[in-house]
Amino acid sequence: MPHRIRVRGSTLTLIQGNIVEMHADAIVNAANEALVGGGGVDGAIHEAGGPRILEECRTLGACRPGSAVVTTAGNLAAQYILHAVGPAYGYHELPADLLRSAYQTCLDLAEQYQLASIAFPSLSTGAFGYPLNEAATIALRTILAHLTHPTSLKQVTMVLFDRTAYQVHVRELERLLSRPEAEPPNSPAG
Ligand code: AR6
Repeated sequence: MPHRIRVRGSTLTLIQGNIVEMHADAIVNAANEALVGGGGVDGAIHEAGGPRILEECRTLGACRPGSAVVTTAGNLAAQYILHAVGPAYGYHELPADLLRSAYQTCLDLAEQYQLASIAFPSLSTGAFGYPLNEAATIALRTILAHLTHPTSLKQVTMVLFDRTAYQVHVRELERLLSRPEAEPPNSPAG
């Protein structure tokens, strides 16, 4: 059962599932710096989306951690893939800043392209080893803070692959909403 909340004019949905099955204007890929494909979300997106996506990635070259680049979506039911590179935990310095920045870059690209819907996986929590609870806090805080400002996004979905990841995100979202005094780190002061 999806977990849904309204944030101003937008809906934030948490759902357990496979991101390649999502219908959204943009699907976010958990990519690597070299944009060469890999396992996990990256493998699933390239397998289901077809070779066009990797061909476009090759023309883009690389993407630094904490950022994201755009390609079309091949055979997937989306207009765009946003290839976001999260930090490799224990390898990159300031992993929390890089993870927040990876989500924020995708949200900023969504505004730039005037997208109405976007689907995120839980960046960095697979092969890149980011602890799930901490990653969930950063992802949800960044999305919630973004949705408190004017946005083209009507629907933001976080697609969690397994039951545990889904439950952690539901619990973390409820915790953040019950503590409105806890300002997200990227919200304006005052
Ligand atoms: N749909 C939704 N979530 C998924 C799916 C899927 N199909 N498959 C895995 N997950 P990961 P990372 C979850 O490893 O940690 C790749 O090789 C998974 O359970 O995909 O950012 C890239 O090429 C986990 O919670 O991404 C990079 O080299 C989360 O998605 C590197 O791994 C992210 O797991 C990126 O590592």
